Amino acid sequence: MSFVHKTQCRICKGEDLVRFLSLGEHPPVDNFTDKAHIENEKRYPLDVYFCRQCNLVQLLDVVTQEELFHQNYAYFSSASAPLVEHFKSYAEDLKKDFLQKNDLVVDIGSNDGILLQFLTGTCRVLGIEPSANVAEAARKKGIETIDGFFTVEMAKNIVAKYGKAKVVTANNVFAHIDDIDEIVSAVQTLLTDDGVFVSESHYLLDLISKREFDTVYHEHLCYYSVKPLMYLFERFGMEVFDVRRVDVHGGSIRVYARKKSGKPHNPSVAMMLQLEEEAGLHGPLRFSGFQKEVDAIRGELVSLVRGFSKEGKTVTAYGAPAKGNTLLNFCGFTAADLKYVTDTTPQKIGLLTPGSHIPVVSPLILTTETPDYILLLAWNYREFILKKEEALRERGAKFIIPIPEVEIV
Ligand code: DWN
Repeated sequence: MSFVHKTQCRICKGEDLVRFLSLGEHPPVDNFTDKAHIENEKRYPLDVYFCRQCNLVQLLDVVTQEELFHQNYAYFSSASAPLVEHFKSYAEDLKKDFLQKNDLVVDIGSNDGILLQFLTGTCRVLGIEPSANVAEAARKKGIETIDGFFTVEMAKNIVAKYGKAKVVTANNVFAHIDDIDEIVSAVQTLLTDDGVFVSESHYLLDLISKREFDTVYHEHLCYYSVKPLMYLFERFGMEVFDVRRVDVHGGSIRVYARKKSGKPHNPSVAMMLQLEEEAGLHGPLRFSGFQKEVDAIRGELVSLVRGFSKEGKTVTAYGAPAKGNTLLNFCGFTAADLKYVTDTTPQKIGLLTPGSHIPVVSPLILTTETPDYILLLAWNYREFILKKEEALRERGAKFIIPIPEVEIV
């Protein structure tokens, strides 16, 4: 178990990097644990940097991908119903925009086949997933899935066996990879000449404007905006030709890239660049006050949660997302503060949250128990969850929403 501290920007290799956020030392957020393994839990620095040359926001402390995306990875995308809906409509977009019958679609980091399952009827699909347990879940849905991390070598083998891909997707993956050059080269190897690479990642503008500091964790090495991505693809003779904002994971961007074609770009590219310029994302100043904003959220949450506990109220948490573990550890919460956290992911139930060691239990407990306050860690599904838990709220439970500002509903 280890990490390496880099000194160069991941995209432009520049060394003019400004640290603007420090969250302390954290364990990998998807490494749910149990009593037998707590003592050998590792923590690593969680600091965020801005590159003055290409403006990429990124982590420089890199935990090995084998430690993060291991054989018992706890994140199954399909555990969140709203996310299944999102990928269903994403698949419709791909079919409408690019795909013909029998085209090959390859999804890098395909998780449990949440996107590909909606394309099997139209196209040939192939998943690539390094976590064996998650890949198995995809195969159970009939999605052919290759174990392992995507490389140029793997791309060549895929081309030899299946031919070239019309569409390659990378959803909440393209921001997770340290050697991005390897991935872009591998995508180029895999794509047909008129093929399209579509990546969807959490969007820096949403992170900063809505103070979504908890989306910072070691799996997320990059926090993309359009400008550095254009710089990256340009280096490989590719072009960003369309960008769409999508309402998942607190706000994301879906970026479309292709081999240079001479064809016009969608006006969305220039519009998003302008938006970022106006929001100050292309300079260090906008980031200079972020630590203070994040520290203030922590202060509010800690005094709220511990104040309720002092009054003898029961406080629990809802959803055990990866980001929830950044928030819990940054606030220093433990089971003394939050009695348990409920989660719909079977593989998380019965384990303890990494670092804070709070028991993860089935949501069924909420049919018999009514906590006084419930910290909504899965705040990105706020509307869906508040609606789903109407009966619980009528019984008197109040939800504490931490992001974008602390509120009780
Ligand atoms: O990059 C990544 C992001 C994009 O997705 C991955 N590394 C891991 C994952 O991050 P996350 O765990 O923050 O994702 P979610 O989808 O926000 O996680 C939601 C969690 O909440 C899941 O564990 C499921 C759970 N949940 C629940 O208990 N009740 C979700 C819903 C909708 C619910 O009603």
